[in-house]
Amino acid sequence: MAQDAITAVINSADVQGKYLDNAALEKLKVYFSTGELRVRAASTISANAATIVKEAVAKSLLYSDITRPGGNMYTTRRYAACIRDLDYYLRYATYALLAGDPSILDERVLNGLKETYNSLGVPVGATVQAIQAIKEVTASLVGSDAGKEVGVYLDYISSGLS
Ligand SMILES: CCC1=C(C)/C(=C/C2=NC(=C\c3[nH]c(/C=C4\NC(=O)[C@H](C)[C@H]4CC)c(C)c3CCC(=O)O)/C(CCC(=O)O)=C2C)NC1=O
Repeated sequence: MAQDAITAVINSADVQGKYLDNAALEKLKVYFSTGELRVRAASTISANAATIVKEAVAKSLLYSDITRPGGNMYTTRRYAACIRDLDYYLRYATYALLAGDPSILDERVLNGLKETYNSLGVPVGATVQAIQAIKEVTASLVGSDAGKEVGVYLDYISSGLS
């Protein structure tokens, strides 16, 4: 089950049959104190998601061999599949940002993804480059603090794919 920062510390305390210790309470304090930042960033991202993906693709993939005949993004169908995938990564990274926990990424995004990409010949290196470009474009929109936070989850997806 995907969890969030709160259920993560509660579950781990419950396993030990204990109240939350200071380290766990400290984690919650940080989570609550950054709550508004996370919600504001999520709102900006959702209002600009299509633009973020478009700019990231322009920065990382356009006019490369990938979009030319023989490349994995060549043909409208495959181009659209790629854009859709990037939109998934941004949307799920935004969920994880709100949750303060990456488990939703393991459960709903990364599970079986590498195998699917390998079997379809989708290039992982280029995908990671595009995700890194999403990270930069997003940070320039939401500011560096929130950008760093959402970057954690975009990096998590990148590592999970690599
Ligand atoms: C929410 C969770 C979720 C994810 C992550 C997901 C990914 C995903 N991407 C796919 C395909 C694909 N993914 C890409 C992506 C790319 N090709 C490139 O060269 C670029 C580097 C890159 C974009 C950055 C392409 C082109 C295909 C189609 C490949 C094909 O059918 O030949 C497929 C195969 C089925 C399909 O075409 O829809 C899946 C399952 N599906 C999901 O439900």
